[in-house]
Amino acid sequence: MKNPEIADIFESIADLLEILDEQPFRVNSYRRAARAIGDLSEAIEDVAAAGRLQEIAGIGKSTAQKIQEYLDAGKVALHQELLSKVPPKLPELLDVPGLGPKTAAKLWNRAQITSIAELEHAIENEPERLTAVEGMGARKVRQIWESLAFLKSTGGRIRLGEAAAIVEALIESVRKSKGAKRVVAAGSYRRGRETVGDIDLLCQATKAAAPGIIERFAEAPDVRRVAAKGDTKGSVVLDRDVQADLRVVAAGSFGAALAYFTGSKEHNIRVRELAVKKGLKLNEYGLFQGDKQIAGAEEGEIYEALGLAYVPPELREDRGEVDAAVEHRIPELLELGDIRGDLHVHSTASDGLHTVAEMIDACRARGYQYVAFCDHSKSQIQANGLDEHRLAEHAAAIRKAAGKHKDILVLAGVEVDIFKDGSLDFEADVLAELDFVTASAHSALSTGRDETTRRLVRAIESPHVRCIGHPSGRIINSRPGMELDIEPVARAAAANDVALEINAHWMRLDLRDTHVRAALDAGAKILINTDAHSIADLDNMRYGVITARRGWATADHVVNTWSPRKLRAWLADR
Ligand code: DGT
Ligand code: CA
Ligand code: CA
Ligand code: ZN
Repeated sequence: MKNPEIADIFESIADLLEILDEQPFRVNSYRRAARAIGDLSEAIEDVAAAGRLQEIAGIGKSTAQKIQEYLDAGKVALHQELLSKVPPKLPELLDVPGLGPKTAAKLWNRAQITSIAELEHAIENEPERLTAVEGMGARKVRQIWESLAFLKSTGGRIRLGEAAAIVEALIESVRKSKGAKRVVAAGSYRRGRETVGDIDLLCQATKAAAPGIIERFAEAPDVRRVAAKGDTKGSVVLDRDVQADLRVVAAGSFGAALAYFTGSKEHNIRVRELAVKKGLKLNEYGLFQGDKQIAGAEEGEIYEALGLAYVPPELREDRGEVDAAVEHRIPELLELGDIRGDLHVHSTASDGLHTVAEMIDACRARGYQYVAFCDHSKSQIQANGLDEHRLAEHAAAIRKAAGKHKDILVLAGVEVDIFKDGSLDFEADVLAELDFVTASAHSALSTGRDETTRRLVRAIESPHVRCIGHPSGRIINSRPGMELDIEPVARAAAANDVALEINAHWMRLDLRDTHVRAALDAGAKILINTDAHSIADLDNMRYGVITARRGWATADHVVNTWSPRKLRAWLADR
């Protein structure tokens, strides 16, 4: 599937056009195309082969031609031409979180900075070269410096949704090998961590079949090089330097190996200590009493033999789950199937790719019983936010569309911006007209802890707000967002009966797992929403659910597991 690489090229074309100060509409058309391709669930090469490129919302004649050009020639002439117009290392400046094309252009044109190394050197040794540039105060320079540090700290870990695409393709390819029985992912991926260092796969097969399976793994599509290859173990390096390990394990040890390689290491150590206390030995081959194996084919039988409740992978972080398992008080965690709707989706009214009608159909197709449209408010100019007049028209259009469906409750909502001081982008009387109000911060995200708390608490206490969207505003591996003091925010949410969102997009996962747990401890409710800007985005729900599970959430904690009747009663009760 060439979707990610083509999306990257279009994103890069948009960046380069912007650096070269080209027309905004050209820039935007490439950004739109990049997003459309990134969101596509089919392989773009298949869509091209079927001659359907221009049927994709966001792809026009010229972008369709460039997609074809890439599929034919492996590059796009416009992209090459634009690259030749800027210094070779200039684009890497855009990897610095918060440093966009406009700033990159300024750094280049006004301060002759053309690479990250030059930028670092200048900040350390001659900051006045930067502060002399118009619009580059000491504050901005300090922010860039902090971002550079943040960039180094991501340490090459990829985000859960990026790992998922790789894991699924690898599993599918290993499954086709002769003699492969169960093929599953272990490691941090299985635990649902927000970022993944390397990918750990396990395959159940006989010893005789193992070498052939490893051989085939080494030749999987997208493998760039083979780092190691043995009879039962292989390591490969994929694009973006992601490493994946495959281990082939016999049936009798599969559960023990799965438990061992799922980790976390800290969880494993705690469980092994319990085994030792019982006079048993636990390793990746099984649970042993002397030389006799007493469990190991299935993960569950190991926990059982140790007298423990089963611990779902998402809880295996040594955050109290082993004690809870000893006392048989592991909660019954929320599952994806419990989710009955999505209360934060966008439409073409602001910056979504699909219309209200298309999004409703997509939600119905997913079996949802309700959906809330929360398009952006007016201060989000770059996201085509709605002013009071357009909002009223939009709400009327949503209600008209809602009238056509008896089997799905369609809510007219808004995602109203929270300003720096905690006030909102719309007056209370405007919000009062809507069925549902989510409030989110999108700008001024580098406020300190106390200011952030005051800001969010004020938004929580405003009339009509029922949810705080992506509470910290972080973008994983890209921008840290607001420093969140979760306890006071969660207490205010609980007191005002406002839900805190887990934004299910794998770039956000905000609230994060530890914040979810703190929020639940404070008695706050959770909403898991995708913030979908396209139909494909709706499928990110699973990452939100996994994050909720990592926060020990049960279905009762999560508003969008409720029946439409209960949801309606909750909405009416403010
Ligand atoms: P990652 O890859 O950094 O996102 O995190 P993990 O948890 O996937 O860690 P990784 O890939 O180094 O190892 C996979 C699992 O193997 C890990 O979660 C637990 C297990 N493991 C690795 N090394 C050790 C060890 O020294 N002792 C124990 N008990 N388990 C280990
Ligand atoms: Ca790993
Ligand atoms: Ca590993
Ligand atoms: Zn949104």
